[in-house]
Amino acid sequence: MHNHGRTEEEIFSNLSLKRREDTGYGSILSSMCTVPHPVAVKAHNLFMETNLGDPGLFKGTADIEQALISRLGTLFHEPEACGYATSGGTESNIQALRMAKVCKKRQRPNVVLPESVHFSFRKACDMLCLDMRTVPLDERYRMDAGLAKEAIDENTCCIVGVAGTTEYGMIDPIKELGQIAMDHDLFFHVDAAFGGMVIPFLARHEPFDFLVPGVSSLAVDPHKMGMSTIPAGCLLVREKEMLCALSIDTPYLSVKQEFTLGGTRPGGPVAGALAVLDYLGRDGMEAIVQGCMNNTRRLIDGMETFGFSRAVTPDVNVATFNGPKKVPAPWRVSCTRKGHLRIVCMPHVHRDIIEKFIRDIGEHHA
Ligand code: 0PR
Repeated sequence: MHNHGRTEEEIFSNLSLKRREDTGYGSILSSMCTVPHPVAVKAHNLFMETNLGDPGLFKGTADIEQALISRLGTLFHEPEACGYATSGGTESNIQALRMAKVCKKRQRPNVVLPESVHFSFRKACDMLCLDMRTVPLDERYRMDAGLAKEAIDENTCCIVGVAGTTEYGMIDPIKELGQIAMDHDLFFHVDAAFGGMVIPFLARHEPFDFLVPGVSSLAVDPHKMGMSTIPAGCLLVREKEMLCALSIDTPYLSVKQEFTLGGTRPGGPVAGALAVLDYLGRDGMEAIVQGCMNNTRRLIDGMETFGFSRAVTPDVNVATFNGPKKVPAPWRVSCTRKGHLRIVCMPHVHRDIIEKFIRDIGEHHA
C-alpha cells in the first residue's frame, strides 16, 4: 500500500489502461456471459451498497430477491417455490448437493450425474465428501437414463440432470430422471444455469422444470441468458424444508437464521435480474431467445458449407463443430473436452457478427 493516496485521475488512467487489455464482447464467441442489459446496469447501480446477508436492514432489497424467486418459480411451474439469489451456478450446485446430503441420509453417500456436468459438481463433491458417479452420454450427448438407473445403489442420495449442457447445449431426459428419482427416493437437482433462461422461451420443448414430478431443486443463472449484471444466480427448491435443512444460527444479525452459502451478498445484480425480466416480459425474452436460436442455426449452416459439420444439433444456443482447429484473430472460441470447436450464440453475438465470423472462416480455410 502507498503511504500517500493518489489522485483520482491517476487511479482511473491506470484502471482504464488495464480495462483496455480485456477482450471486448464483440469478438467473444466462447462465453456464457454477455453484455448486461442497460436496465440491469441501471438497477444494479441503484442497489450498489445493499447487503442481502442482513435482510432485516435491507427490507426493500430482500423483497426484490423474493420477487425474483417468485417470478422464476412461476416460470418454472412452481409458484410456491422457495429459494435465494446465489453468486451463480457453482454456488447453486454446491448448495443443491448439500441439501441432498442432509435430506437423504446415506452411509457412504454418492451422487449420480452425467459425464456432461459442469466442473462445479467436482468442487461440490470434493467439499462434501460425496462419491461422484459419472454416467456416460448417449450418441446425442445426453445422459443415458438406463445407465443412470444402473449406477444407483443404496448409498445414492442424489441424481443430477442438466438442462442446457455447458459444452453441447443439450437437455438431459429430465422426465425419465424424475421417475428414477421417485422410484429410488433420491434428491433430484436440475442444473439449468444456462438453459433456464432459454428453454421456457423456445417455440417447443420437453418439460425440464418443476412440472416434472420428482424434481427437487433447480439452478438458473440470470447473469447468463438473463442478461443481468454479474454475479446473479438463483437456486430454487420445490419444498422450503429442503433449504431450511441448511439453516444455521446467526445470533447477532437482523434475522436469526440463514441457509445461504455466502454471508454478505450483493443486492445489485438481484435488482438487475428482476428489472430485466420485468422490462422485457415474456415477449421480449422470446424475441431474444429466438434471435439467438436463429443465429445458432445460421452459424451451423454457414460452417457446414465450408465442410465443418456440426457435432450435434443443439437444444439451446451452443453450437459445436468438427474443426477447424484454429480460428483467425480476433475471434475467441472454445474447444470441448472431446475436441469440438464450440461457440455460444449469446445475445451480444448479433447476426452481423455471425456473418462476419462465417466470412472469416471461409477466407481462412477456403
Ligand atoms: N452449470 C452450467 C450448466 C454452466 O454452464 C455453468 C457455467 C455453471 C453451472 C457454473 O456457473 P458459474 O460459473 O456462474 O458459477 N458455465 C460457463 C462455463 O464454464 C461459465 C463461463 C462463462 C465460463 C463465461 C467462461 C466464460 O467466459 O463455460
